[in-house]
Amino acid sequence: MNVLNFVKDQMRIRCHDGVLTERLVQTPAAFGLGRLPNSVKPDATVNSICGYCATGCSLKIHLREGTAVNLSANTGYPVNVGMACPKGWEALTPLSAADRATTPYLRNAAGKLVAVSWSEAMDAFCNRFKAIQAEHGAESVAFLSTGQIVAEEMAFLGSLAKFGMGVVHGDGNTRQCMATAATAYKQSFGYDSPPYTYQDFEESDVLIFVGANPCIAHPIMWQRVMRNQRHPEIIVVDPRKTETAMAATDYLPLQPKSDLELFYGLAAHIVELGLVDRAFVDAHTNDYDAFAKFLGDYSLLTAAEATGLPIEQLERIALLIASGKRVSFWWTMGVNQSYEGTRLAQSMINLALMTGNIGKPGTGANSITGQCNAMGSRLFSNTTGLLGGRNFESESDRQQVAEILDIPVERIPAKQSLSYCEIIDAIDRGEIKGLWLIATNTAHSWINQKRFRKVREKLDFLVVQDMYHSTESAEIADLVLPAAGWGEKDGVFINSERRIGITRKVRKAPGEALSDFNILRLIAHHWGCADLFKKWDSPEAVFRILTQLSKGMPCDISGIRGYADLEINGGIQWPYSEELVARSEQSGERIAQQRRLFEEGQFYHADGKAKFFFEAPQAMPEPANKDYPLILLTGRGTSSQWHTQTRTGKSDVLRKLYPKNPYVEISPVDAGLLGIKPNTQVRIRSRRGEVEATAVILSSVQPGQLFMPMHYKVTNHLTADAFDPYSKQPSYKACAVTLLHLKT
Ligand SMILES: Nc1nc2c(c(=O)[nH]1)N[C@H]1C(S)=C(S)[C@@H](COP(=O)(O)OP(=O)(O)OC[C@H]3O[C@@H](n4cnc5c(=O)[nH]c(N)nc54)[C@H](O)[C@@H]3O)O[C@H]1N2
Ligand SMILES: Nc1nc2c(c(=O)[nH]1)N[C@H]1C(S)=C(S)[C@@H](COP(=O)(O)OP(=O)(O)OC[C@H]3O[C@@H](n4cnc5c(=O)[nH]c(N)nc54)[C@H](O)[C@@H]3O)O[C@H]1N2
Ligand code: SF4
Ligand SMILES: [Mo]
Repeated sequence: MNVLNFVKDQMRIRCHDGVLTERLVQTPAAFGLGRLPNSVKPDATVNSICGYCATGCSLKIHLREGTAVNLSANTGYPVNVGMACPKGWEALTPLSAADRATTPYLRNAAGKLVAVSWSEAMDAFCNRFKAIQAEHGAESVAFLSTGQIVAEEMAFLGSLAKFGMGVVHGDGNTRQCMATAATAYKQSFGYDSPPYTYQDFEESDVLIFVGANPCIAHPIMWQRVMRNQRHPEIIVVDPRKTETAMAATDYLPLQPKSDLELFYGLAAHIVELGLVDRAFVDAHTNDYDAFAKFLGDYSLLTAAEATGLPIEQLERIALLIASGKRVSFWWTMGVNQSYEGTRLAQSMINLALMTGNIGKPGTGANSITGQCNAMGSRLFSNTTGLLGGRNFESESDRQQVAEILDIPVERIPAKQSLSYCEIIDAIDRGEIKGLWLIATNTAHSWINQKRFRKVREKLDFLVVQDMYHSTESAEIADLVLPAAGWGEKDGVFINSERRIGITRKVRKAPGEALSDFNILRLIAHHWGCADLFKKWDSPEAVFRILTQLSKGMPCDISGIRGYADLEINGGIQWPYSEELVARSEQSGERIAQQRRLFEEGQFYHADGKAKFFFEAPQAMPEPANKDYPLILLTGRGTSSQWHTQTRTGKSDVLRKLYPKNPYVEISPVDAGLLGIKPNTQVRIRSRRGEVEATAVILSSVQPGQLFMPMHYKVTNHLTADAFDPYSKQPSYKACAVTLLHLKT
């Protein structure tokens, strides 16, 4: 079958002459792209989960003549109860941007990206990758995926690449984001299992936010905190006095990367005071005694010295944690993006365990996820873990997956994938020659861009599959595959509290752009492995396969029978097994809409117990020195900017809400010493590069530190590629820099 006929066939479109003509290409409706799900009426309102952050707000999308014209926040959804942030309100706008990729582009002999047909694109994709594999081995082609496409597409991508194309190495941008939390949970609890439900924001007495700025990064979660009627203590641990810190009842402006010393000092003090919940520890954990012994080297004094915080403040916090009230820990990138992030996350897990603050309302050691489907990628992307939270190296896990998918077990690699940074290293060594990026903008977001740009030169073929042809990654690609975006396809996202929600097609993708799902089907067909994926013929069919893959795993969602269940229930948190549903149907008792894990004190290790992990704090990889006297922190700038700005940069409304040009925040003390005036241009230099930005003088930044948002491409020209040894997550948050001459 020729490719275009295949597209027609897959899209079930009718065409008189059997060949997809130019005329039809110019009529996207003929591509099937204009079709909305059968259930959607032309003038209707459709509920759909937002495609930006992991809060997972439900938006009501209003359609006229079958296309989305406006949206409002869903008042009936348990996550956002009628609220949305600026990105959500403006979610439809980036779909109409002028730089949408509406056709594939292939780099020609003259080095220019030129528009080509899908047929030519598929030839190039398959011929080039197959040739690379033939010459350098199957492992010489890799992919980097995302936390921002629907779970059905993630699973399809990981399965097509690994089971269909013989690819062994594939990782996701979630490595930059959630790998630390996932590793910490796996080690401590026996499975990657954030335990909380958002109701915990409202039911906690003491909320401790560590390296998290929810006012900016998760504004609707923060609204849930604001609904808390228990007059909670809100403690913020961040070197920078963020918007969240300003709203706290107590703020701990610690020195960057001194968090581990802080939490060990607090834990040591709680032990010393005899305030450990021994009953909980003895019944539900292992290795506490070794941890208590380790804590012998720590105290409030060591914590005060390392963090620069007053001992009285630390004493108060230690007492609050041990007080027996409902205490919850919430962390995000200030923890995960660290060279010792895994142990740091576990230092909070340890505190929750030793004070029995887990499995009860308003408690928990809670990692907040970042992207709309970060949790989906952790379970179903088939990248560094086998589908459903399994292990590639386990023969029985491979056997199970082969049986469920009805594929030969030999198709499943028996080897663990390299992680993102190891894939980059393997390209550098000349072992990986072909790379496929899907819904991630590596050429902006990856750490140390100077190195990445050099490494890219060693690739023989780079494919970028994106909504826009103008991203930093698309610009340096050999082949660009035009993808439909959020709102242009169906599927599910899993939010931060493990809630599976449905996102809907409410617009047609422009031109010849196809959903990632259909791009994958096209590739499977052209590669010659479509037979393996016969049953994967619609997002909902794949969703049902995912429910089968989850069966018997901690993330069991075998009780969800289809998309309709998700719609009716206001999303569904995992676990949701067939057994749970059967019990509820028998008893007539509804399954609660807010469910947390570990209520019975049973964890996922074989003996049902959680485990204490600890390790002595390490020195910062790149401390300040005479030549580079300042520590550069990076992170989110405003609630209106999303990552590399490919989407939020397209909205006039959002653009009014943040500075156009890169800026650096500097303390009034350093600005005074260096003679820097507000809003003047400065140069910032690290060992990797030198960039220009506007100086913004703010007392929220401590002397000796700078802050730059990640949304401007200059930022990662400065960052240093250090990684956590367990999670391999990049330590984006701190590197040494100097400020250079001012332009007049
Ligand atoms: N508006 C908006 N919202 C977003 C995103 C976005 O791009 N824009 N991205 C989403 C994604 S994918 C993610 S992962 C989340 C990220 O959400 P957050 O992690 O909340 O955001 P960041 O600003 O990256 O980092 C949080 C804080 O860590 C602090 N920090 C730096 N170093 C340290 C340290 O050593 N110790 C401590 N305790 N803190 C430190 C920084 O000063 C910063 O304030 O946001 C999600 N939401
Ligand atoms: N210095 C510094 N760097 C950081 C961070 C930091 O705090 N500091 N944070 C890190 C973190 S936590 C994260 S999560 C990463 C994010 O880094 P990236 O994932 O690289 O950032 P995005 O801009 O979200 O890139 C997503 C890309 O997918 C495209 N896209 C959107 N929807 C679709 C779709 O449905 N299909 C396809 N095919 N494409 C689509 C978008 O146009 C965009 O180009 O950045 C990391 N980088
Ligand atoms: S908080 Fe997150 S999920 Fe909610 S509207 Fe904003 S970006 Fe979307
Ligand atoms: Mo992230």
